[in-house]
Amino acid sequence: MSNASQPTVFSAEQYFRMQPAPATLDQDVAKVRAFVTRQKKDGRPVVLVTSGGTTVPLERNVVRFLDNFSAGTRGATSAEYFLQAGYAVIFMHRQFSLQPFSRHFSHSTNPFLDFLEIGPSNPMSPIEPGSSDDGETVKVLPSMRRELLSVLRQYHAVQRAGTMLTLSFVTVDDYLFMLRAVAQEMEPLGRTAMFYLAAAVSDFFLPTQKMAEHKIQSGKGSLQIEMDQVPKILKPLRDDWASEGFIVSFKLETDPNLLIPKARQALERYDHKLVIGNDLNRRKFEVVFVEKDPTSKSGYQESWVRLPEGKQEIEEEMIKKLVEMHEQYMHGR
Ligand code: PAZ
Repeated sequence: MSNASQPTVFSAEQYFRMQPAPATLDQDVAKVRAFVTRQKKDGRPVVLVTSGGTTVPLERNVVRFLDNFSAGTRGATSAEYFLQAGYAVIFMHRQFSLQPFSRHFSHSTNPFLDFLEIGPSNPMSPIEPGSSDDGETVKVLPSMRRELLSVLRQYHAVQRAGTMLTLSFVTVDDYLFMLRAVAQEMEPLGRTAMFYLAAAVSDFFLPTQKMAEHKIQSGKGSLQIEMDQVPKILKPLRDDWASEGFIVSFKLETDPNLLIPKARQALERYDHKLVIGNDLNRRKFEVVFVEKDPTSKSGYQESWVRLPEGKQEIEEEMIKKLVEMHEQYMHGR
């Protein structure tokens, strides 16, 4: 692929006119509409949690793609704490990234096969579910039962209450079309809607018309790709799609000195509620909440949230603080 053309900065409208919408968007929108209507009737606040990284395909018949770092830990963990706090959650995640509840038994850190064992089935119960013909059944190791039971109880309670809707995306196009559609469906929720945008979204994309149709061949030696900038989506989210929603974005940096300046810059540009800054290597131990504050000399207020001793997940502290902030916002303070 050559770099013959200049990179272009597209507006959000141009982007949505130019790029293909995901094939299942209408079905997803119908699910979101029904979910939002139900939660509104029940008087529950609703949070959209985005989670995981987006891909940028390099070919139309995609073999290769650029990916964004993110396992989906922040999003999946936060979703659980929002549910505990009484929120309904639209969990919009990268396909195959971590999900609430099942994340506790992730295939890489805690593979579920490792805590199952084969044992004899109960002879008094000939039709015991899960038993095989030769009198064996699957059992959970005693050491794991407490943890599994606790997670399973929470998972079943959420399923019974119908307070979580899961949607998945893969590419940056999927993500942006879905974000716009979900936000528009959440508009009637007004101030009771929160947007918690923890997904790691590509800043660059390759417009469909510039994409090779078939697998890029290696014959020419090196590969040069020039990508265009993904339009800044926080602005239309804040101005047009969800004007009353409580919008929280994330800023990930690897240079800690950039964290606060970049978070402030985002607030200046998009004028949303809050930016949560996190450093790649410290993100599980500390994050910084950056807000506008006209009463302070700098015009901003920063507060660090740190993982307390003896606790496992910083998201517990983050969501506690966010729920308080959102409550104040819902009550017009
Ligand atoms: O998913 P994860 O727990 O591995 O990482 C979370 C995160 C660092 C992607 C998230 O906290 C974040 O900062 N998201 C926004 C990234 C960005 O600046 O685009």
